[in-house]
Amino acid sequence: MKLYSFWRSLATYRVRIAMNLKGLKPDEVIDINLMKGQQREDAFRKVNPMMAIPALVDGDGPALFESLAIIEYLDETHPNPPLLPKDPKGRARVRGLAQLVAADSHPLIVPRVREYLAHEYKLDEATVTKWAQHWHRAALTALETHLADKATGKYAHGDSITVADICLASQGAGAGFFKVDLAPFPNFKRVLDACMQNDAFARAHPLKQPGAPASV
Ligand SMILES: N[C@@H](CCC(=O)N[C@@H](CS)C(=O)NCC(=O)O)C(=O)O
Repeated sequence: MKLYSFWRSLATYRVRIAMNLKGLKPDEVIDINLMKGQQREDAFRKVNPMMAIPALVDGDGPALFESLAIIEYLDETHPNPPLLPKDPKGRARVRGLAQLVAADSHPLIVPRVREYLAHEYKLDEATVTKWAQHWHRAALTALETHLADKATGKYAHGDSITVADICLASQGAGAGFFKVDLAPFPNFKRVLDACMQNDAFARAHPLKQPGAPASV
């Protein structure tokens, strides 16, 4: 397996957690430096026309793209441990929590959006950071309410790790990058802390990747 990755990428963090949980290790990790704009170079555009990571090539391909699609592929090809509950309503809740992060919140704070705000609308760095913090807090507020539900256990859905926890972990890392205080979100923080006790999550953290700074 070949994983296109960058230390800071929250979407790639999600895939790394899933791979760790399933005991999978990429044979090759290809660094796409988002800070240097390598995602827009021709070579990578051929891999993922959206110019975003992660992308995963399993065997002779094709390249898989979108973190949630990649994680479900890994779950289908390596079913243990399962990352979705068995019952349809549980699966819908877990997918909903995951998409709240990966489809509603994260796309608003990725480099291409922040760069567009800065270049096209001439917003300064502090204002762009305020934008990112706003959308972080909007997602965290919704997650906090969801996590107060009795369906939540040690983890986001019951006592087993699911793809919802993987997405929560990426939201938590993003909150750290953008200096969003998690104190107003105690349910979120409790589940995040439970996840981070797990080595599969801890090892996959952006700041543990080659090339990452000691802190941001
Ligand atoms: N919805 C996608 C998001 C992919 C994405 O936007 N990745 C970011 C890094 S976390 C990226 O490569 N951004 C490049 C850019 O914004 O220019 C997923 O979950 O895989």
